[in-house]
Amino acid sequence: MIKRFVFGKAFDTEAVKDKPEACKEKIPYFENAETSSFSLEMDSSDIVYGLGENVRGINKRGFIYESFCTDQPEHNENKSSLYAAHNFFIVSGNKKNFGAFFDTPGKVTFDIGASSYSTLKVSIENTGYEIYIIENPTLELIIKEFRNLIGQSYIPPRWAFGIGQSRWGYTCEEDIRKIAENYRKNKLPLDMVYLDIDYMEKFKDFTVNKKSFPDFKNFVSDMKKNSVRIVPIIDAGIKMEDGFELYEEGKENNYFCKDKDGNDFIVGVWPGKCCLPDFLNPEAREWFGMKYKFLTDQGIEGFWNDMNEPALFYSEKNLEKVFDQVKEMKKLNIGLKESFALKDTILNLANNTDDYKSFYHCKDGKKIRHYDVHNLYGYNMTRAASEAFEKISPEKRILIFSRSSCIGSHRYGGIWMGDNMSRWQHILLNLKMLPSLNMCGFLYTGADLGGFGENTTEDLLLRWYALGIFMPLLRNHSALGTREQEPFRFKNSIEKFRNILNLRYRLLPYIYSEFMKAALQGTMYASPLGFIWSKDEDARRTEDQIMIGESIMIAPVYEQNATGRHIYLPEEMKLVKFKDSESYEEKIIPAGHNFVHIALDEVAVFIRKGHILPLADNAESVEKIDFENLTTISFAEKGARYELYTDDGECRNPSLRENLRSISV
Ligand code: MIG
Repeated sequence: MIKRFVFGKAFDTEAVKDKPEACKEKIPYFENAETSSFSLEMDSSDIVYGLGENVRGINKRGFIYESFCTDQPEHNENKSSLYAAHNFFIVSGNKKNFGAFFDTPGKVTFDIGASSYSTLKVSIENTGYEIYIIENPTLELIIKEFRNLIGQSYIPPRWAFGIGQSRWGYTCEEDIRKIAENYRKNKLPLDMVYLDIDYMEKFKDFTVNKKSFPDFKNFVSDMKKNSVRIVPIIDAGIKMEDGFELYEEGKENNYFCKDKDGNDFIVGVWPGKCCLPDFLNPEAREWFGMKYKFLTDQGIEGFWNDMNEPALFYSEKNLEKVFDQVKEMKKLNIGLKESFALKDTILNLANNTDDYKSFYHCKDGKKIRHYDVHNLYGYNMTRAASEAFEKISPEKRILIFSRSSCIGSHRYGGIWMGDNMSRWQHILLNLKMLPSLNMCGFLYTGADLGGFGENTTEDLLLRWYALGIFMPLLRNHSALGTREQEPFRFKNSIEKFRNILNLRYRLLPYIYSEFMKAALQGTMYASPLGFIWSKDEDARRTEDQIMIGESIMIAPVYEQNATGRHIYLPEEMKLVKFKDSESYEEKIIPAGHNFVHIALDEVAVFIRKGHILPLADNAESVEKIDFENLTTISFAEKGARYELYTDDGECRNPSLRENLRSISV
């Protein structure tokens, strides 16, 4: 059951389209002693699930999280906010079992037992907001009801479940052709190569650098003949440049965010001075969205949206202040205090709160301060693209995913987990993020495999893939200047990489089926064990194993040089170790605590009793997968049935019922 509580006059985030009648009674569970602050006492059995894209555990207890979308390249344990605002959590314990969604576009702080271990306190900065409380006997039903409330999750085309290769630093056609060639030559499957900012002309959106891509359309079509899609990046900031059509149009029509005096607000991002499209204005949204047509007309079928928190390197206004301050400092004898002050001034230039407070959106003729609706920016950039795609491509789904997001944007696109680093602990971080994101409606998601920042190693990449092949969005991506980390760079291990990447395509009928069922039914694609074994205390407290769909549990190795790991089984399961495409090892493992050996070149999955894992043959791309002739591995002495989902992989309104096919053993 869902109850909606309205406080003050809220800015409509449009996270919920069909709002239930507001409740007049007092909000349950929470004490609302101070204005815009809600607290509740947790008992020791309570687990707090949710909050989507954040650091730390599946159980969010013991830290203060903040919803304020931030360009945060350090995904460390001390970071309260990443790129998203996912204000939904579930409190689940012996005495309570409910979900809470705080629907507000501004900053929210979730103190989940940090200040006091037993107190959960939510503080909302805006004075108008809405809260939804969802009560149901099971976690699965809470999720279903919440997801039904916020609407169906985005579904990408099926080819987007293939493997993607990306790197900030591929600059020209030749670079990309070589990447694809190397994949094919080494018999590594591949479906996408990404273009980062380097493909544009001076980092200008909706341009292609003619020198490095002399015949872009032809290049895109050539690549597609080889079953490789090109997926370009689009940034939020638009370069201020006289004569640049996009800029001129935006300026002319008042499509940019304004300062307090009504002038276009100027910020620094990649291209230097930029203006920010006002994505809250429906006309500006439509205008920006239709610009993607420049690329779809050249055969592009997928995009990623970046820097849309929005990330600001500086504002023109603040930069001036810094120059003045520096000039003043020239007169001083700079000691400890002054040198720290100088450093702080420069560091505070980027993503500065004052800047977010000094520009405005315009909606229905009203001026809205950006800071108060900050978390809607990336959301509405994704929406701009997605709504335009329905017009540009009414029949076929287009791939779109974003860096910044907010509940609501899960209907319009996927997200990637942002700038992680080549660190072992980030495998685990990304594993934990996956189910938390699913709870909030984000299903098409994945991490930069191998790590974005810093230098990867062969073993780290292999172990990361062993998790990544289960993520809907599977992409190897790295930053400019870091070690090259395409699998074929590791000459001595190509076969190991080939086996693991092939396994993704063999699993794809299962992964696609489970994804589609989750999207169309509002359920979890990746679940914490506690969602299924909610009475089993060890299962509830397991933070490093998850269920992928109904049939399998995964438990990736995330420690360097480990030969295996501890695994908890809530019930007897069948361990299947995949090494190469011809053979696998299987073994029944008893319920309880076990140590399982998993070598660097193996992927282990655990099949649940009474379940089936369907498998396809190897294929070099998604298009070449034979979805008709599947083999199965099952753990079903008494027989079992699996509902396989197949469709044409591109239709816009897929129907669950019409596309299910039973497999029995
Ligand atoms: O400030 O476009 O998260 O994936 O490679 C960095 C360059 C801007 C951040 C994205 C990353 C991308 C990078 N971008």
